[in-house]
Amino acid sequence: MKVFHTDAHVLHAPKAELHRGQMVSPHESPRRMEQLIAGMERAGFSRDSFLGPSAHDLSAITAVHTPDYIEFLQTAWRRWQDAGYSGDVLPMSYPMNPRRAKPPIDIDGAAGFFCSSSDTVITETSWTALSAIADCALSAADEAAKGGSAFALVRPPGHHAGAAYMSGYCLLNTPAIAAQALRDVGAERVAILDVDFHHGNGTQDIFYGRDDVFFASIHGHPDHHFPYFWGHKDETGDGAGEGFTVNYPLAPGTAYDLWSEALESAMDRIRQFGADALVVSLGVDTFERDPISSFKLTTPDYARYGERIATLGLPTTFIMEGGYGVPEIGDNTANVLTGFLA
Ligand code: Q9C
Ligand code: ZN
Repeated sequence: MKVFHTDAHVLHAPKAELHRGQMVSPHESPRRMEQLIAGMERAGFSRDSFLGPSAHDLSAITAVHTPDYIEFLQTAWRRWQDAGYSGDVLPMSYPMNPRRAKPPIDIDGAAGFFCSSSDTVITETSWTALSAIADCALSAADEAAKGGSAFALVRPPGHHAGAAYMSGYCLLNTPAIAAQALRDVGAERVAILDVDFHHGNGTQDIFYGRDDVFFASIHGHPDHHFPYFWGHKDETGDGAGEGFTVNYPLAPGTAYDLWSEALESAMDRIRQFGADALVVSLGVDTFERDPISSFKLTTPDYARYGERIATLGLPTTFIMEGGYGVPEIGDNTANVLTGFLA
């Protein structure tokens, strides 16, 4: 399986994360990628075999995100400096009725207009990193368009970002960009399977009204976990998209027995949908020792479910999402791929 990766991820390195009332060192950091790569190497996916992405047009990104939001990502850090602020662009003020709100001129206000949670920041060089990771996701999707499967080993993650907002460490919705690219080169129906611990609210939001991209997410119940307001069972799509979203909110403490039942159900729905390509939002923060999550999956479980996903028999684009703090994130990620390839 081709693995697409870019060293440019280091250009998005938040200085700190506002977490539970404290500034802490970021859970989502370049160090994570070193842990991911080390685990991949232990499993025989050598770093030397990783491929750099090929450059894609910005239109592949604006097919999912609004031009205003992209311009915000590209210019926010400069505007923050020009306003005399320091540190990373850290949004704090949010419109409670975003549809009726207008973006203000002040960058502190504008940042809140394009964001939904203060765990996500923009640095001087974030855009360069983001553009390169979008290219990785698109390069992996190119492989799937040819009938193969590939993995975009990237950070920061993507599934919380919406068409016009960043959220939950995510700034560009890489799985949505990949899914839309697959549609645009001819896949009639694309399914997105989101196995990150957190609900993929951004991805859901982007495709909520559509019947050509199916979205399934298995996650910690929003009563207890970020993104808190989304991912309930009764969120099933809207208008033409009704019935094309399915959510499996699961209780804190869920282990593989119950988690895998949700996976089987999600896979049944993807089969019924008749997908001709699959995008997997591959977060491994379902791990028993993840510092910000509460599921109880173990390292061997990841290979088990990788093998199950392969039974769908679809060209598959895996995109790295969450998974934090412990060296096992690398082993768990590699295990999904190894199981898939078995
Ligand atoms: N105090 C992913 O795994 N934490 N994102 C916010 C609020 C957000 C995780 C906590 C965690 C987001 C892709
Ligand atoms: Zn997550």
